[in-house]
This record gives sequence, C-alpha cells and structure tokens, in this order.
Amino acid sequence: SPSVSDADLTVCDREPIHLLGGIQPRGVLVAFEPAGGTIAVVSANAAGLLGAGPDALVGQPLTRLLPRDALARVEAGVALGPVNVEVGGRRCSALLHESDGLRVLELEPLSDADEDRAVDESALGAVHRLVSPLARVKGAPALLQEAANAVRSLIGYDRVMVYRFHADFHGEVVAESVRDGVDRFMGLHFPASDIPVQARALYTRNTLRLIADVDAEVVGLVPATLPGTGRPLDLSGAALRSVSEIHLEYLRNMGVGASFSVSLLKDGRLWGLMACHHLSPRSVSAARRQACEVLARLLSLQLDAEERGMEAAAQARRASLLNVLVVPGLGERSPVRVLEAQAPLLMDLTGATGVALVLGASAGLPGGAPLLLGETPTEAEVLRLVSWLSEQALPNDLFHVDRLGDVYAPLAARAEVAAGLLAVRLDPAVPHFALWFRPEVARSVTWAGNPNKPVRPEPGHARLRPRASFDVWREEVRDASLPWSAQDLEAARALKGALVGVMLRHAEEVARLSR
Ligand code: BLA
Repeated sequence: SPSVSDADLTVCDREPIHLLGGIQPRGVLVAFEPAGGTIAVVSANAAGLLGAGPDALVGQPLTRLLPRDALARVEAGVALGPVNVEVGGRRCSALLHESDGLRVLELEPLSDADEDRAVDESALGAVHRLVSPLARVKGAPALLQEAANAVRSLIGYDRVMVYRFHADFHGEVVAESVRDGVDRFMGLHFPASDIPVQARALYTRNTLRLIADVDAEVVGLVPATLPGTGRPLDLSGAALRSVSEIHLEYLRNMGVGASFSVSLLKDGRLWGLMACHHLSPRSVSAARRQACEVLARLLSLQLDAEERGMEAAAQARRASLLNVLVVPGLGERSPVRVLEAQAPLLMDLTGATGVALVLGASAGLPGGAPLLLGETPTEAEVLRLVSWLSEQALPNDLFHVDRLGDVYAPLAARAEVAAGLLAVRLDPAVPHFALWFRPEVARSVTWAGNPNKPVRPEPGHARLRPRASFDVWREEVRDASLPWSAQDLEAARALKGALVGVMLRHAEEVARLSR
C-alpha cells in the first residue's frame, strides 16, 4: 500500500474520495441504464455472486441477473431501506440509488447472524429509552451515552463513540460505549484535518459508511471509467464505496480492523458522527446500518430539544441578572458591591472564566481601579489593555478575539488566563469597559486514555497516529481560547445596557444625596 508522508497531508482535502473507482469486496455493484435496463458498469468481483464476470455482463439486460419482479420490489422498497432478494441462490440485501445518470444496484449477501432477532430487541429497548421523556430529563450526556450503548448493542462493535465537531471542525469524543478491556477515547480531541473537508461534505449527503475490513482488497469497476464522463462512476451514494487509503492507514495505526460511522445532522449541517470501531474485521448488515441511522436521527432531535431547553434556561439566567441590576433603589449601593455579588452570573453570561469591569472612579473602588472577578490578568495588565482598546475602532462598541496574543503582544504570554477576550465599551466619552476572559483551550483538555502507552515512532507515518494527531491538534490550538459565540456577543451587548443604567442611576443617586 502507498506510504503516506507528512508532505502528502496537505493534499488531504483535495483527494476525490467519491471518484476512487473501487468498492469493498463484501458485495457486488451493478449499474444499469434507467431506460432499457442495460448493464453499464459491474464490479470486478461479480462472478462470485452472479455466476458471470463483468465481461459477460456489461451490455446485457439487468433481467439476466434479477427477475423483473425482484427489481420492482427493490424499487418500491428502496425509499424505506434495503430490500432482501434472492440472487444466484443466496439471500442478499439490495440497495438502489442513482449516480451519473445510471441506477446503481448494490447487493450484499446476508449472513445467519444478520437474521438474529435478539440483538434487534435489545436495540429496540434502547430506542425506547432514547425517545422517552425521561431521557431528556437526564440531560445531554445521558442521551449521548444511551445512543452509544444502543448502537453498540445493535452492531456488536468493540467501541462506539459520539464524536462532536467544534466550530473550527476539530472534534471531541463526548460519549463512548466500549467492550471491557478496550482502550477508551472519551474526552480526546482531534484536529479538523483528521476528517478532511470533502469527507465532511460527503457525510452530510451520505450519512452511513462501513469499512468492514481495513485490509480488504479493493475491487475495481468494469469499465474503470464511464465513456460519457471519462471518469470513474461517482460512488458518493454507494454503500460499498472503498475509502481513502490514507484513512485506512490511520485506522490500522489505531489498531482498528473495522470502522463504521453514522452522520449526526442538525438542520442539514454535520454536527458530529457516531464513530464505531471493531478491533478485527466485522460487517454490519444494511438493515442494522439503517437502524443506526434512525437512532442517529432520534439522538439529533432529542439533543436539539434539550439544547433549546438549555438556551431558554440560559436566557432566563441572563434576564435575572439584568433584572438584579435594574432593581429600583440599587442606586444607593455602590455598583461595585452589587456587581461583585453577581460574579458567577457575570461570568456565566458569556461562558468566561474571568471578568474585569473598568467603570471609573464613581463606581466605588479607590482610584477608579478595575473590579476583577474570577481568573483575570492583573490590575496593571487590565488597565494597559483598556488604554489599548480605547484606541481601537470598535464596531458596535464590541471587540472579541480567541487569540488575544496575536493582536495584543503584552498578553501573549498570558494565554493561561487571557487567550480569549470579549470586550464591550460602555461609554464613548471615557474608557469604561466590561472585559471577559477565557483561558487557552488546550489547557483544559487531557487524555482520558493511557497517555503513557508507548508509541512506536515510524518516520513519515507519525502524523497518522491518533496520539500524534492529538498532539498536532494541541499545537494548532496553542494560545487559542474557545471561540465566542453569537449568543456570547449578544449577552455582552445586553449587559452593556444594564451596566450603563446602573452607573447612571448611581450617579443620579449620588447627586440627589449631595443636594
Ligand atoms: C475519514 N476520519 C474519517 C472518518 C473518521 C475519521 C471517523 C470517517 C470514516 C470512518 O467511518 O472511518 C477520524 N476516527 C476519526 C477520528 C477518530 C476516529 C478523529 O475514530 C477519533 C476517535 N485523516 C487524517 C489525515 C487525513 C485523513 C491527516 O488523519 C488526510 C490526509 C483523511 N479521513 C481522511 C479521509 C477520510 C477520513 C480522506 C474519508 C474516508 C472516506 O470516506 O473515503
């Protein structure tokens, strides 16, 4: 197999993974003209199942392989999933889709294990638990765990993970179900390049992929290229598509013999994958793959509902904070005392680990010192930052970065408290600011597996090991905080209004008392 050097990794995103022109040997592919049913493409392994090789089949009518009524059943049932048919004396599951103007039939012989009902019943139980109102009450982590358990009982793999993408498309294992004795990946982060951009795009359109044996010989297609396009048949929608050799090497390096993954979509966008490993080769029937897809959809729906609930709760918390700040009579107390008492809420508002409020002399701290809450730079550092900020053009009075050190050198070495900064200017006339800080993200991430397990260095291959890949991710995110979300910015803007109100009322109160 071709060797993958670090230099090749830059071309990852450009590998046309839908046009590799090969399938996995666990089934047979036949593409035919929609109109006359003439066979146009056949996989090179056809003879094993169909009794005749590609040379004998291409140009022949499909009815030589599949009786007309069987094809009709496949066509009728295909929207619902795989249909079982008898081909060459063997029971097969059949899938049908369109590509390059052809209809593509994929036949996979069924094994006895595929008929086992006991597994299906335990999986059905898991589906019930996943959709029950109780599941949501227990929260997102319980939902993810339930889904991982359900998929593992359905497919019998050694390790089933829920892999969630962050905004920059690096990913994190957020739930995991493993057989006893199998390494855990829970909590690990991986760089975006481990699942390159075209793969993520393909996975939004085709939600399932099974690599039943990472060492299986790739089976070619006959003809290798279509006369019309001069390219191999587009296998974007094919279940049997053989995958990138680079990815196979990655899986082998991980000690994985079979890999199955199911896309997790929300509003048509890929938010994660159920990523499943078996340490030795293992197939998953088309019916079970489809059951996993249903599970993945249920999980996405339940999580969506759960997240809307969380968002509503967060809104309520924000509203309550803003309410506290506008309570009448507050003006009598020093704003600093009021804000200090609300420190956890102030940080929670934007998911920050520290807040600095620079409110000037009238706020109540001697000499107009900033109010520092949680993990922040020092008072002197904050004041220097504020004088820099007040010279910047701030659209909507807002400023936010997740790599402060890149734009503001004095805090470049302070990523442990201030890799991320969200600032809102409170007053156009004087340099009054609310500042939220976040630490470098890599510091909050640890190996959940066994970090001391020796890794055999192999020149040129190191990057394709998950452990090395984790290190690369750490390198990529060094000095960066988690990005600020649209909600964080909105919360900052809302707080600005409330703070300005507090300061005004306090000023009025002070004026009234001194009259
Ligand atoms: C595909 N990479 C994938 C897939 C996963 C991962 C889940 C989907 C295919 C599958 O189901 O196996 C990555 N798998 C992971 C990660 C974990 C895991 C992060 O279990 C962590 C627990 N991969 C690289 C690099 C390149 C690369 C550097 O690490 C690029 C050179 C390529 N990955 C790559 C490609 C695919 C892929 C090309 C698409 C495979 C295909 O569908 O053809």
